[in-house]
Amino acid sequence: MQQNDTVTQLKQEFLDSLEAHFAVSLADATDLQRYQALAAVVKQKIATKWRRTKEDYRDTGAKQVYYFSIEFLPGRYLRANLLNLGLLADTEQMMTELDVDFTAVMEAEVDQGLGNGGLGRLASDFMDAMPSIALVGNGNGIRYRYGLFRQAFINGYQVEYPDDWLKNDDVWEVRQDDEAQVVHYGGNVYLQDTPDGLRPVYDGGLDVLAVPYDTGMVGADNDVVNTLRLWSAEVPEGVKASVSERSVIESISGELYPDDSNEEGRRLRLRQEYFFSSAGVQNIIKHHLADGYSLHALPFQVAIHINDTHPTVVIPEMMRILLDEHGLGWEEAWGITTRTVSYTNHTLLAEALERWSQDLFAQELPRLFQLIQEIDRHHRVSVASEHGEDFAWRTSPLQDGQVHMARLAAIGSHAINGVAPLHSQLLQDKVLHDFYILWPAKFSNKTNGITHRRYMHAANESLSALIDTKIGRDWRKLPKDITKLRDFNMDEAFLRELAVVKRQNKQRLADWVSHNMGIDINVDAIFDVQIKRLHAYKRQLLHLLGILTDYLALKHDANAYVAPRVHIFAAKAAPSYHYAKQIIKVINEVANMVNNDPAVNDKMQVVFLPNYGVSLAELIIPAADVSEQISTAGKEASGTSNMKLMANGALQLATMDGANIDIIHAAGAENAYAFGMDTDTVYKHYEQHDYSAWDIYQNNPKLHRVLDALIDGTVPNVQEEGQAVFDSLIRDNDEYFVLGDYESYVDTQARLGQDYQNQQAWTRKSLANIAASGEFSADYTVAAYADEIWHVPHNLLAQQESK
Ligand code: NBX
Repeated sequence: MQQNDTVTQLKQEFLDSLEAHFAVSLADATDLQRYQALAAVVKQKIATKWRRTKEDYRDTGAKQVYYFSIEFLPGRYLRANLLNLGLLADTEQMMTELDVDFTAVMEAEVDQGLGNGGLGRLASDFMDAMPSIALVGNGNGIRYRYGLFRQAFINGYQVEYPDDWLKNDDVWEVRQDDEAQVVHYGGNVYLQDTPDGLRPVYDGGLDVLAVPYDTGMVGADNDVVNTLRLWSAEVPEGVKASVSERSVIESISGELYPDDSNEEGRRLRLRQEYFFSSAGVQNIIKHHLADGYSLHALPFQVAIHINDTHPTVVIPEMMRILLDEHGLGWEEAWGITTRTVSYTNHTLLAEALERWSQDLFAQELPRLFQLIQEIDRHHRVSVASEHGEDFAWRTSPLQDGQVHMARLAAIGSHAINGVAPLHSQLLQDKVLHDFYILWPAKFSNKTNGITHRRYMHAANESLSALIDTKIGRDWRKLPKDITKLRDFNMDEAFLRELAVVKRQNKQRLADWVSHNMGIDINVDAIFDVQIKRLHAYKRQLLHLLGILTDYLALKHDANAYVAPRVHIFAAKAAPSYHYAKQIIKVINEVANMVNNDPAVNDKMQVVFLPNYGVSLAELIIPAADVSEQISTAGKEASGTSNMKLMANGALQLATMDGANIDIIHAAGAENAYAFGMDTDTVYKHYEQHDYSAWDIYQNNPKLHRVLDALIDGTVPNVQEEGQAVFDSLIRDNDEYFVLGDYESYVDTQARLGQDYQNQQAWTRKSLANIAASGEFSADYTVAAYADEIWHVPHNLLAQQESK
């Protein structure tokens, strides 16, 4: 075999790097040292492209997109960077030649977990898609010292440990001291008459230095490397701070709030929101002016996108800079601001819509509060004449002593979008209906997408390679090309190969479970997967009731028909979300009971994998047969694990919610298992108050028995938690209609179990899902934002046409 030059060179660079950084030979190096040495080599390869990209953006005066997000959830970078650089296969070969366990090396990288769930991971998928379609886009966020907590189970209970992700330093980031910005909090503000008009005078308060750390976002198979800029809070140079002052300042980027769908309304959180918003906007305007542009050119040079409402303070912050620092008039400043900013909403849950107490807001950000009062006044005046006082009041940012962030975002931006068709429709019809009346043209849908590079090419190399053998490699650049796979759905040899790949991936996961949890799971069984944050509306409970149903059926009759399943859960619960933690305990105890009962073991097992995160997802998703997407219809904005799982050949067991609808439509209804109430039915129940969990409990003996199992000792060790679950379903009338969808769920599960017995037919359905997954690539999503909201170029279409 001809010696591959790239491999030879990589090997030399890797060994040199090991010696240069650690003064060790390969044989003596630890996995961590090997990882860091290899990452340093990769970083060097990124650096040249990164510098050139930055110079190119500056020289061409390209319009820049800034994606402001309080969370980014990149996971590990090494494998994804190697893939995008086109060096993954060569690196694998090098490691084989060196007899190094490459997986162990990659696993030495700590996941960067600076996000909770879907919202943060979406931001990171976009960071991968943007450079890959040659879009000039950067991320702007917070460099939390501690990311999302590390989860462990003790006695079935979730316990949280700090995520000290920086303990070995972060190889990828570059600190940029000369780009630091001062962010000001608190104190008093007076308006003073000056020859230039009213100007604020600040008295007291706190100055915080925002220091950026930049990481290169590597485009796939091109020379583009964009920037993710995360800000860290420090004491400004020359300021004498006491120990306690220092800790107040550093706490601003100290840790990520571990709450995903519930507004905390805490002071520190507001400080965090202002911190990266202000630092980001100041920095953008500074560069804009330094490059010689006028402030009026800002909307033509810059698009600022706010990922949910957490960065909404960019709107009053831009007004502050334009008015106070540059002396613009209100109308011109407002025009510039609104034409620059656009907003994505990610939630329909009322309790997740951000609101701040006006008192707290005014204490922390007094000048911004004044400006919001002014925005509020302008808004009322402009809408009251046509729509009446009541309407003006309902849509005002300031109401009932609170600052309503979604209203401020809707008023202060030129575009508002939801993340799946149903979600966008519900925003228009319900949650933001008044704003839709005011400005219908602002509204649009941008269905979420995923990066197939990380979730297929890297996480499921054998599937990707198998696909290549059938349709070539175009689909890797143009994901919709994967529909060509449909031509092979009668190719029995191919279906068998697909099944073999799935089985290997299941075995890989089974090995992990065996090694880490000491449970040997049956790889011939259906891997039935539910992986996402633990939340009542996502209804892990419905899945659990299904498990108990099978369990009781088997205990009653050992020959009862139950298709063998391994139920796989992974989920973190917000530490303050008591009920979610109780559900975790119950699932863990049911798992214990089932896994230790030889009478049912050949038919069912339940595993709850601890510490769900990006890397664990990459291991679970390729192994899944069934993807449980079972939220109450009308509650899940989109979902994105649904897309990752379909792309890896899992069949959806799903309610008609969020993007499930679109996935089922794309794959074909016959290739998915839809069940349950639709949104209209759900809304009708809420409006008519005609849902009775008690009646369902009384009238369904099977369900009755299952629910009783939670409180009569059948499930051991859950006295308190079983009762809590029971009470929430029965006494509190089951807010998320778990019982209402129960019958439909278990029937559908039974049908699915039957279907699985025909392996070939099943694999054909799996193929249909893989072949339909292309449209859910984030490349298309980001291209749609670029075309319709940001108005910046990209080369996705060019790639499509030139093929
Ligand atoms: O955003 C999620 C939605 O629940 C998903 O349906 C959707 O697919 C995803 C991406 O659009 N929302 C989400 O993850 N929210 C948060 O993580 C969150 C974090 C902090 C916070 C509120 C929500 N204060």
